[in-house]
Amino acid sequence: KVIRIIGVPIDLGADRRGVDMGPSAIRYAGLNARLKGLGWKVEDYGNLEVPVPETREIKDKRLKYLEEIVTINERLHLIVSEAIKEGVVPLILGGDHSLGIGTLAGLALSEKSFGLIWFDTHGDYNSLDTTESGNIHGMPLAVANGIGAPELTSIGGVKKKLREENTVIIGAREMDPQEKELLRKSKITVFTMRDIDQVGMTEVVKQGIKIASQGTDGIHISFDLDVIDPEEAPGVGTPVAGGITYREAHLAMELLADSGRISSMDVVEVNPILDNHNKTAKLAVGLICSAFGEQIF
Ligand code: DIR
Ligand code: MN
Ligand code: MN
Ligand code: MN
Repeated sequence: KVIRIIGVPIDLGADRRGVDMGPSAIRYAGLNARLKGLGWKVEDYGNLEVPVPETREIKDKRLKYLEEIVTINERLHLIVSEAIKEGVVPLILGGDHSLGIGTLAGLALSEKSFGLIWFDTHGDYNSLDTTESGNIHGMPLAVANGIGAPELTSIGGVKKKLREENTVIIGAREMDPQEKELLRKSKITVFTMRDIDQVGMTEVVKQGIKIASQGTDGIHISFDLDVIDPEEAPGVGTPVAGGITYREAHLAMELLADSGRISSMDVVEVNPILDNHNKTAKLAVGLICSAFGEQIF
């Protein structure tokens, strides 16, 4: 029962500066001690070294900071695959969601197969042709599915890192028009906010677990804090109204914990600059703990 915490203080994949402080804010909110209290052995790997944007220049506006993001994800994917091979649970703290490229490449490199549940307001399914921002944090799910700049899709060797039929997005409410079309062509299951409103979080997560479990050895959770309503989680890079509630988010993590299938987790896009007294990082810690076994009673 070992969790290995890996901080990735990257904000090169997003326009909004501040998510580089996410790992620090989450640790400051008491993550390590609380996980230990749940009986986990916690190995904190510290943070990967990430260049400061001011020391770099944007070479291609459609793929901002490509080189730097490739370098970081090359390193991250080795660390993640090593953890899985050792039977340790990697917990990656962001940083913007471009780190999902490295995590998923690392999972693909380990000889196990994973289902994926992606909690996000966004599809993160932009390609070179569909991106309107050129921000790589809007691309990781597509990259993991083999779509995008070859420099990114080639990280970790195999091009396709995920199984579409075992991949689920939960909480979607904002996608770029062409991104939506691209995503519709895949076999990825998308549960939007409407689905959650209509059938409830319990049903959505139960279906999600079923889809992500079929024929896989475990489930990876990629949790973008912007999936939560900005009332509860104001400290995120790109807040969008109409998100899931504090309780729905906890319920989702508790149901996932009950499934016994969580094998790794990313927690991304916490932005302390826009936050209210570290509220969003504290919420992130609560959600991580729920995912790893904390119960109310
Ligand atoms: C937008 C925003 N779809 C983009 N994506 C965000 O830049 O590609 N993802 N914020 O978290
Ligand atoms: Mn995201
Ligand atoms: Mn998002
Ligand atoms: Mn984002």
